[in-house]
Parts: sequence; C-alpha cells; structure tokens
Amino acid sequence: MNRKVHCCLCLGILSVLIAAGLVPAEVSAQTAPTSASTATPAISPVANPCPRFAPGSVISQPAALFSQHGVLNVQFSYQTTTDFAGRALYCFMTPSGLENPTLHVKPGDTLVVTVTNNTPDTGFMMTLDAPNCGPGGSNMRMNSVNIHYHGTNTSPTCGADEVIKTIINTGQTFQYHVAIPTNEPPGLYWYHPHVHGVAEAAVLGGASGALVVDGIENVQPAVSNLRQRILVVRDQPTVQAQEQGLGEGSGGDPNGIPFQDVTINNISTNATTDISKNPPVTTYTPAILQMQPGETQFWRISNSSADSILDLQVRFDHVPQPFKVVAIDGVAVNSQDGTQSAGLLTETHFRLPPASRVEILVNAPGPGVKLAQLVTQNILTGSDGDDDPNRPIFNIQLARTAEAAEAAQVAGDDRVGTFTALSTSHQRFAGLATAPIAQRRLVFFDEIQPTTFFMGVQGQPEQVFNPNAPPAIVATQGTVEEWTVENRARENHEFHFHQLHFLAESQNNFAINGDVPAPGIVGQYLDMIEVPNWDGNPAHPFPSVTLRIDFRGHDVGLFVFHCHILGHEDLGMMNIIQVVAPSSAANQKTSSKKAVSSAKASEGSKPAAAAPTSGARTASEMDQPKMP
Ligand SMILES: [Cu+2]
Repeated sequence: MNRKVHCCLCLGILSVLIAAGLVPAEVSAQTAPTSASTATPAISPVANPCPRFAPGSVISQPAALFSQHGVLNVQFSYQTTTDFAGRALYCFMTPSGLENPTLHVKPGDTLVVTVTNNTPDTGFMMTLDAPNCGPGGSNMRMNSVNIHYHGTNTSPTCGADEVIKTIINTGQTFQYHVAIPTNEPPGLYWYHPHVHGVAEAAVLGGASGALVVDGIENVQPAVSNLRQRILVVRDQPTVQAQEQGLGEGSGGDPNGIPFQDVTINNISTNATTDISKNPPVTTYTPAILQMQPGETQFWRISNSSADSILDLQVRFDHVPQPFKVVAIDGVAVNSQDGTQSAGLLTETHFRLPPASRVEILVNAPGPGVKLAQLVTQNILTGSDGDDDPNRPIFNIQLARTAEAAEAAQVAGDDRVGTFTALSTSHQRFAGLATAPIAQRRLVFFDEIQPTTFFMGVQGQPEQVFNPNAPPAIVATQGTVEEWTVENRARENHEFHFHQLHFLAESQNNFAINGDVPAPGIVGQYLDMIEVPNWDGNPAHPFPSVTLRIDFRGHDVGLFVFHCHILGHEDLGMMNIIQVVAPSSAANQKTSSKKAVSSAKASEGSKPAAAAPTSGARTASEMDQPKMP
C-alpha cells in the first residue's frame, strides 16, 4: 500500500464508507442494549493498562489461564492508553491486572469470555442492519469492539465467533460462549478484535493474545515435556513514523525503512532510522530469549501483527539453522491422515503471513556460537507493497538454569505435558484430500490504489466490504469445495477463512511473477495463506493458490473470508459467505448457481489483454457497488 495512506487511515476508511453511502450526515440514536447482555455485570477498568517492556528486554512468557472442569471463564476489560511516543495502545486486561493472557482450553471445553468496552467513545461509524448482535445493536462506532477466536472451528453465531454484527460500545458488556469442538486440533490459535474499519488500529495497539488448545503432545509426542515458549509477534508504528511522519521504504527493499515496528511479547525491536545517511540506515534492538545449553525448546509463534509479513529464520553466526516444524495454524503437520508420528518437517525458514502460526523445535546454540538470532527476512511484497525488510527479532542467550527458570516467570505453562495417548480417531480434517468436490470457485484480491480494496468473487461486481450486504457465496454444509484464490494486485495479500481450515493444494504462477513459493505448506491444513503480488505484465497469469475448503463441520451461518493485512481488510478487502444446512440448500439453489456458473473452475484467469498496469478489472467488474 502507498505509504501516504497510513498516516490518515481512519480518514481513508471514513471516506470509503461515505463514498459507499454508509455514513449518514447525522449520528443515529443509541440502540438499546439487548436484554440478554444487561444482566452481565460490567468488568471494571484496571489501573495502568497495556504495559510494555523496554527494547532489549529478556522475553518472558505471557500470563496463562487454564480451563477447569470443561470451562474457562475469562473476564476482560478492553482498554486503551497512549505510550511515550503517542502511539495508541489497546489491550484486554483481567481484573487482577493480567494483560492479554494466554487462554488454555481442551477440545470439548467451553470458553466463556465476558468483556466490557472501557475505551472512550470516539464517534459514530455506521449503522448495521438487523439482525444485530451484542449490546451495541446497530450502532457501530469508531471504538466498538468484539472478539474473533482466530482459527478455531467454532460457531459463527451471535454469542460465539460472530464478527460481522457483534458490537460492544463504551461501557457495554457482552458475554461469549465459545464451544471448542471435541475434534479441534490441539495447537496454537489466537484472539483479537474484529470490528470492520477499526481492526487494524486495535491490533496495532496490541489487543491480542494466544489461545492454546492443549494436548498437542498426544498428536506429536516429540514435544512431550519440552519447555514451550509462547511467542507473540505484534507490530506498531515506528517511533519516527508516529512522531515525525517518517514514511516506509518501497515494497521489497531488503534494507528499507519498515512499514511497522515489530514487537515480540510486547518488547519492541525499536526500528530506528538514520535519515542523515543516503540511503537511510535502519538499526534494531533485538529482544533476548534465554535457552539452557543443550536444550531443545518448543517455540509456539503467532504472527499477531496487523500488517507485517514474516519470513522467520534461525541463524547461528549468520548461518541458517534447520528446525523442525510441528504444527501450522494450530494443526500438527501430517496429523490428519493417519501418519501422525511421522509428522515433522525440516525447514530452514518459514513464511508466516499476518495471523498465521507456526510451532517449531529449535536446538540451543553451542557454546562457540557468538551470535544466535531469530530474524525475519525481506519480503518481496511488490511495487505497491509495504516494506517488510530484513531485521532481527531476538538474540538467543545461553543462561544458567536458575536464571532461565526465573526469566520464565510463573506463567504455569512453561512446559508441555506428558504424552499419554496417540489419538488416531478424531482427526477433524481426515479425508479432505480425497473428498468429492461439490463446487469450484474463483475468488480474487484486487485494489484501486490507494484506498479501495476488494475481496472479489468471479462473475460478481467488485464491491468493498459492506456488513449489511447479502452473502456473496452460499455453500452447503457437509460438502467440500475447491477454491482458487488469485492476486490481481501489485502487492501481496493474505487469505483467511473464518470458522474452518483448508487444505493447501498448490501455489500457482509464482515464479513467472518473481514471487517465491512458501515452504512446507502444500498438503497441510491452514487458515491463512499468502498470495503474492502480480508483476503487472499482462502476459503473465495472476499468482494464485488452490485450496480445498472444508464445509463438513457442524457450523452453519454467515461468516467472512478476507485479507489479513488488516489495513487492507479495513479498506474493504473482505466478503461474506453463508453456509447452509443441506435441508435448506435447495432453497438457496438459485443464488448459489448464479455465482458458480460464472466462476471458471480451478484454472484461474489471465489478465485482460488491455488491462491497465495498475489492475485487471473489466468494464463490467468496475460497476458501482450495489447497496442493499
Ligand atoms: Cu491484503
């Protein structure tokens, strides 16, 4: 995205909403709270919210909460403050002062989250049509909040993992009851706010935490009893961007000024640019991660950043080190089709789109290693892309046992449990690779720089996201579909499907566009996948990925698929799908058929011959958005 967009993102969002006719001239009346939520006592704000560590600090484990007797009860006060540079911080605080704790549940548990929005009202955003959800009703405001339980295969209905219409405004309280399926893969998930238009600001501010479905040691015994590190990468504006308006480097510049400053467990890497140099030189302050000599640690890494794409590598004295991949996006690799115990991958780097997770086994450096680091490598984001340059995240420091134990804090989740049983009969996605395909569809990322972003569906007019619009796609519960997701823009985009995982089948047309396929993901079950940029050459087919989408779960209802660079999502790059039970699918046949008949199966498409270099829209696709 153009760097100039970000300094006035909220204005950009507002202008999109106004252009789309979604913001009336006057603020609408406050909607009365729903009766269900008024009975829930509010969670009081806590003092000194959203604390941050100094750059270069030793990484400690986030606080952890565990379910008991099948239920995890959590109380959150959603709060905001500003830091020393004037950056807006956001966080979920518990009454005892824990910030964004790691939530540990087991398959089959219920996660009960009571959240009160204790942030000040910052103005009206738009009116949501009925049916509404939450105490805010139709009144969507600039500081509304809700919570998405990212990656969980849970219900998209109101009171569970619903994000389109759930609104909690200043002083209001809402209670979630999220039923974790008995066959939810054990692994790393996360939670974050998901109100359209203000999601980027909330996540940049740090309002996110890890969600662990426990028991991965019983799917992958190699992790049994290892020390586990919950490592949450977030991002935020750099100090110089905040204080001086310093813009980012051009997309793909390996030594450029980063679009966002990366943090690890709330320790900033403190990107600092010397602009007196030509070209400017940016330096970083890595955090410190302690390991014991000879130790293998289980790193459970969540890219909880709003906008930053990561390509993680462990380096000892600048030499890339192989590591074992245990799980991706919460699902142990190779765990779903009967080969669990063989399920480790060996990689020397791993591409982590925003919102994706990877869980890896890393060996401590030997005593002779002078510099051991976790770095993120430069991302080729395209000519319209953000700059995600080469940079360190933390240095590994060998520590004596007592020191390391102290630094580990008393989070209670320092170690993985003991292997007890290999479960071979509850694989949620078993058989997905060979299931008959009910439908093939083509969806695509497209954009009009700098502020209009589309999650398009082939055969339908491009529209920026509108929460009041009907679903663009209707699918039938119990089926499997094959989707091709194309990128028609000249910057990378990151595909996320709510409520379900998909099987990554292939990464297509990457090399011809100068893009590099991501390692380790084909054949695995993901909820995030990156589709890199089209190079703009009309002779080159668009980059795409082909996915098997799994609608065989219990969940029916309305939910979303979108780009998880949240700046793009806020500017419209999201769309709605409805999954209907087979019994009601017949009633939906007409609308579904319309979408399918114009989709071109899995082959994807090529740029139109006369396509402008800034995109590939046809005249019909550029029709004005149709409002309901
Ligand atoms: Cu995007």
